[in-house]
Amino acid sequence: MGLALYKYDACGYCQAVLRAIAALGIEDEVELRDTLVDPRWRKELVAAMGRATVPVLRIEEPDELEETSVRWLPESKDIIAYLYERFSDGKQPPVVDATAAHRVATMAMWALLGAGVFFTELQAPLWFTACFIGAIRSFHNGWRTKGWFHHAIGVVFLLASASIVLRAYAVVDLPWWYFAYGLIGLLFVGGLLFRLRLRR
Ligand SMILES: N[C@@H](CCC(=O)N[C@@H](CS)C(=O)NCC(=O)O)C(=O)O
Repeated sequence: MGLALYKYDACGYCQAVLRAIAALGIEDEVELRDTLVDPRWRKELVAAMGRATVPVLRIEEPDELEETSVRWLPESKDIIAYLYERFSDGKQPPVVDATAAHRVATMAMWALLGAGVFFTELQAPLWFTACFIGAIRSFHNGWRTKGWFHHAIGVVFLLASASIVLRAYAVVDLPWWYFAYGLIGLLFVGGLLFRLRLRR
């Protein structure tokens, strides 16, 4: 009886399910169907669910009459719970909420950036810390979702934090706001490309 996971790589929720599959060692049990790589999977998913949201697990199982029936299971948390239930004797999946950590990091970043506007004498260390947190957050996101786009934002944040230090120690006066323009441009182009891919 087959299992198939409808997913795409840049989706963090899909990565959470893939991590559970790896942790359970059931890679051979679940066929991966990337909806961005093969439009056939996307069409099949929309036909079944009415929308293209991933991850969704397609479950083939015998019904009461021993005939094969198909069930579609959305929601990453429910998929992970199902896989643990079925392949790990009901043992519960570990609770790792990276999304909560990211929310805290984003709030800390904005708080530090804001504080730097008011406490001008501490601006350099405050903004450096904010950009550094931004870099770590983006690199972690890139690692989680295998997305080049997050890595690119991470590099911009890293360059911004370097420019703040170099400027503070009067090594070179790099106009740091160019990095901000770069970041906004990257966000815009990346967001546009991603939406176009989703619509294909
Ligand atoms: N609560 C859902 C969220 C799923 C979700 O937001 N998926 C995004 C990608 S990470 C998606 O498919 N968005 C495009 C769409 O809905 O068409 C889950 O945990 O599985």
